[in-house]
Amino acid sequence: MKPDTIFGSVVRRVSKEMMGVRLPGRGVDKKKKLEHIRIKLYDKHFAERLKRIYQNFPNVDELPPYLQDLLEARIGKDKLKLSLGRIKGALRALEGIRDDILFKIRRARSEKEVYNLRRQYLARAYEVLTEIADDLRTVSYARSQLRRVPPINLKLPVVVLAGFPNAGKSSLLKALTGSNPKIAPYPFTTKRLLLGHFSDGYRYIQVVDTPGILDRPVEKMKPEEKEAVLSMKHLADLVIFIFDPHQDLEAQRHLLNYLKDMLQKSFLVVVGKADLLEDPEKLKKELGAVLAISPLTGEGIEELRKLIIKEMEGIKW
Ligand SMILES: Nc1nc2c(ncn2[C@@H]2O[C@H](COP(=O)(O)OP(=O)(O)O)[C@@H](O)[C@H]2O)c(=O)[nH]1
Ligand SMILES: [Mg+2]
Repeated sequence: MKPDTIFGSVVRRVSKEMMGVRLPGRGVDKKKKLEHIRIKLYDKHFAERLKRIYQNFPNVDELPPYLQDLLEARIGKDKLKLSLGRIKGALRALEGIRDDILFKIRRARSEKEVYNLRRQYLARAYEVLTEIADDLRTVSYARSQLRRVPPINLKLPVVVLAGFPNAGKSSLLKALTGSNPKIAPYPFTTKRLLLGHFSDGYRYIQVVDTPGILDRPVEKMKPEEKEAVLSMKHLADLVIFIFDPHQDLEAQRHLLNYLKDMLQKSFLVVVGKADLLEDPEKLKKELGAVLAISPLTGEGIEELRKLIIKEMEGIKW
């Protein structure tokens, strides 16, 4: 929210509320009482707006590591905390101004003096708000980043799919979890995640496809893409790497090793498109894969589900 917006809406709101205020008496004493009420109303509404901004913001250090990393990458946790602190500080500054002006109003001798004190209050309040303009922007940006977080339940297992483009990741997601993956924003990039889940009856496993993230030759990654890969450290409990038998195997091995290094997670390596292979077993051995599967025909998918569940037993249950 912009300072001008806060300021304008508070001023309008107070004008409206003051229209309903009727006081007996006349002259400077009545004016003093009226302006006393008005300043208190200004202060109340400024405080409400600012409190809403920082009190509604979650405690940065208590967020899940994944979200802390997101805030660190996008804004900087320290910068964010500083901004939250400054908004709080602005609230105290406004209280100080309120008390100073109310004190002066009590001692004022003319209606004009009282009127000028009101203007003084508004000018100083406006200044306080403009001083935290950047902080308001920072906090509202942070909030918008947190809102973009995909609906992944971090308490339940998360399996992430990796492998070259066209290896069959999206097909595998569908084969494992059914036909309609949910599309969610990937908070570290402009890219999107595909989410699905399956269950063995009583345990629930989330499967995530990350188009454009875990499918790239390392050398071609931009820094923010590396960051996106790293963010998988907090998200993934298990990575399934799927080899495409018809693409450069050496380059795929290279990507696999890179991801293993980077993520330090359990991996299940599979060979995909088994329906197109004469001797899937041979390639499976050659690549050190645990299964040869075909997301298209369904071959090996049930076995893969079982392996995933077995892997999870050591990790999350
Ligand atoms: N024959 C065959 N084709 C497959 C298999 N899995 C995926 N494909 C095809 O490979 C292409 C790329 O698959 P996709 O799932 O989009 O790969 P992604 O880029 O890794 O998500 C599509 O044309 C799929 O139909 C498979 O098991 N067998
Ligand atoms: Mg895909």
